Amino acid sequence: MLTYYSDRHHLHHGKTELIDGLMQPCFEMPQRADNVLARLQAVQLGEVHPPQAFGLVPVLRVHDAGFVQFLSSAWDEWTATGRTHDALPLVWPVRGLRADRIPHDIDGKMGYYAMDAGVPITAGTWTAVQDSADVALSGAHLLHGGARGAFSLCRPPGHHAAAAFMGGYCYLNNAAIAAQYLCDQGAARVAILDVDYHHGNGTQSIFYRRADVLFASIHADPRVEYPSFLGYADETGADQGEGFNHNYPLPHGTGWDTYGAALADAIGKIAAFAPDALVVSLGVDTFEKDPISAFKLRQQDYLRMGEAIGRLRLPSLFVMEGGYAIDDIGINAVNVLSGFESA
Ligand code: SP5
Ligand code: ZN
Repeated sequence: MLTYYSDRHHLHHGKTELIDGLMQPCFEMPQRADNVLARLQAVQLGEVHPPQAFGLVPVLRVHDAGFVQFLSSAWDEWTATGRTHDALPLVWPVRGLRADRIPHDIDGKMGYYAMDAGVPITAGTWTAVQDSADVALSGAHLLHGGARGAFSLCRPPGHHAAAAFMGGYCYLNNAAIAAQYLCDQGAARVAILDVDYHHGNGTQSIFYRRADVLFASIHADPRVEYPSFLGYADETGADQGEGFNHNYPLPHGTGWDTYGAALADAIGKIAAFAPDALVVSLGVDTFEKDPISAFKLRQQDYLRMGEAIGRLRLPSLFVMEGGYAIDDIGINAVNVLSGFESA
């Protein structure tokens, strides 16, 4: 399987995020992608290519133009105030505050365009974010050309980013941009399977009213886990999209028995949808040793996951999302790809 990867992900390296009531070193760090790349090369999964540059047109098919403009200028606006450390949001337009007025100052804009305080903006963030989208688009383009599978080793990840906000280490929604690109290249239907530990709130919201893109997500129950405000089973789609959104919220402590059953059900829904292509939001933060998560999948379970996806016999694009157990992220992510290829 061919992998797309840009070493410019190193340009995005936030110092701290707000977690557990403390400003702690960012769990989403460059070493994550480096370790996945090293594992790909160790098992000789296939060639690794740099992405092609697609520009902003396919990004703007998914994201709000004002939001993209904000991302592109946020660092310059932040440093123009005299600050040289990472930008983080501070205040949000929650219930009762006005979300119909966009503040003019960068502190106000950060809150307006962010969902949480897990999205530091640094000097190199915008470059890394654009390359991450290009990595996803390059994989989608390969699928359009007839490949059975491709791996987009995206960093930063994307699935918490919605049309007009960033959040949860995500800035642009790489998987959504790839899925929309496949639609724009002529796919009648595209399915997205999100196996990251956290609900893919951004991806769900982008396609919630559409019947041509099915979204299925297996994740920790939002009653007890981030992102806390989306991902319930009764979110089934709206308008034309009713019936094309499937959430599988699972309890803390979930192991392969429970997980595998949910995966089989999601895969059945995808098969019945008969898409032209599948995009997999591949997070491996479901791992038993993940430092911020509470599922119990083991290394070998990721082989089973890949095999189950492979048995769908669909052209499949794997887009890297979360996974914070640095020592195992390479083994776990690549096990999914190896399982897929062996199916
Ligand atoms: C792409 C992705 O996986 N983003 C995840 C963002 C999660 N951010 C907040 C996590 C809060 C976890 N709280 C766990 C407390 C146990 N120490
Ligand atoms: Zn996650």
